[in-house]
Parts: sequence; C-alpha cells; structure tokens
Amino acid sequence: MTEPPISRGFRGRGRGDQSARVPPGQHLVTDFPVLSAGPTPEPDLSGWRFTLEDGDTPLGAWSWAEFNALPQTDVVVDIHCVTTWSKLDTEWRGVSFDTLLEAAGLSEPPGPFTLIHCDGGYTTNVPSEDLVDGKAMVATLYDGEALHPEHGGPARLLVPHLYFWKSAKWVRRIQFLDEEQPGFWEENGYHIYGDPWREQRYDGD
Ligand SMILES: Nc1nc2c(c(=O)[nH]1)N[C@H]1C(S)=C(S)[C@@H](COP(=O)(O)O)O[C@H]1N2
Ligand SMILES: [Mo]
Repeated sequence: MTEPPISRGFRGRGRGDQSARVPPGQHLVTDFPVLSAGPTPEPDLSGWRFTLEDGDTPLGAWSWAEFNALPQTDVVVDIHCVTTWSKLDTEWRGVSFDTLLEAAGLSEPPGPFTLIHCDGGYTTNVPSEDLVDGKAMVATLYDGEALHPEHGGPARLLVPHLYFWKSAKWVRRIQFLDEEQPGFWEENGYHIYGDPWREQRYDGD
C-alpha cells in the first residue's frame, strides 16, 4: 500500500494518516490509562522543590513558585506506553529541559547520562542528549489543566519519543551522571533506552 503524501508537521487534529504515527505493536486509545508502580503521592506544593544535580553537586533548585515563574513551553505530542497503548495529540505545558539548563546557567548538560528521581522512589534513566533541543520538558499542565496527581501532578517528566515509562511522574530531581545507571524498570527487565519505533521493550530487544 502506498502512503498518502502527508507531512508530519502539517497534520490536523484527528486527521491525516494516523497509522503512520503508531509504532509497531501499539494500538490507539482515546482514554488516558493510569499506570503507577506504587501509590499516588499526596501533592505538597509548599514543600515541593525541583533540583538539578551533577552527581551529588547541586546545580539549581526551584520552589513551586520559582518553577512556575520560568518560561513555559506548550507541546502537542504522541505518547506510547510499553503496555501497547498509544495516544495521539496530547497537549502539555511546562518548562522545557533546555529552559531548565539555561536557568541553572548551563549551556549544555554536564554529563552524558541522567537518572531521574521521583517522589515515592521511582527512578528512570535517560541519556542527556534525549532531553535537550526541545525533546523533553517537566510538565505541569495537561490539556490546559493542572496535571492530575494520578498522571504525575504536580510535575512529571515528558520524553514523548521514548516509551512512556521514561516520562517519570512526580519528578523532583534530575541527576547528571558520567556513567549510565539503570532506573526502576530498566533494572527489572525493560530496555535501557526504550525507543518505541525500534520496539525496544525489554532488555535485549
Ligand atoms: N513516578 C512514577 N512515574 C512513572 C511510573 C511510576 O510508576 N512512577 N510509571 C511509568 C509508566 S510504566 C507509564 S506507562 C507512565 C504512565 O503514565 P500515566 O499514568 O500518566 O498514563 O508513567 C511512567 N512514570
Ligand atoms: Mo508503561
């Protein structure tokens, strides 16, 4: 079958060739499933801090008010969960990783790898280069509203080009590392990188 000549950057919401946007082994959903390895933490905005660290050295820290005063970015992206659901055209607002680096006075990531830390102890690893150049943000709004606690509110990482387990909910700390350190699912049989287009679901895929 020949593909119609649709430009990926020029598609209307809900139109165009949707099948070309669904990675192998995935199916589309219109609801928004909740997947958490543990309980949803109680939101506590007064105690909330977001920190960037190079190893154990602090690079920057923001209170909830300070974080929300940073320049905000809007994105509309497709997301892909390793449990095989994909959801098209999800709308998010938050602080791009590039803005965070800049706010910390950095022109580039200080290390090639990151480990992402969350309230509740969940972790995931993402290479630094997969977070820069508009590829990732810390999102605080979904679909124009404060991110629901079940979906990671007050703030979650959003790395839509990787399987959604990399989009860590209740994110609090991004730690730069010189060597790759696997996170929670990566230590439990899932792929160290997790590219949905190469179907990197499990270790060894
Ligand atoms: N802190 C934390 N983040 C997490 C998870 C988790 O269990 N804890 N689950 C991951 C997985 S496997 C997926 S598919 C998505 C699910 O996000 P959702 O519940 O908003 O759909 O969150 C990811 N981020
Ligand atoms: Mo997932």
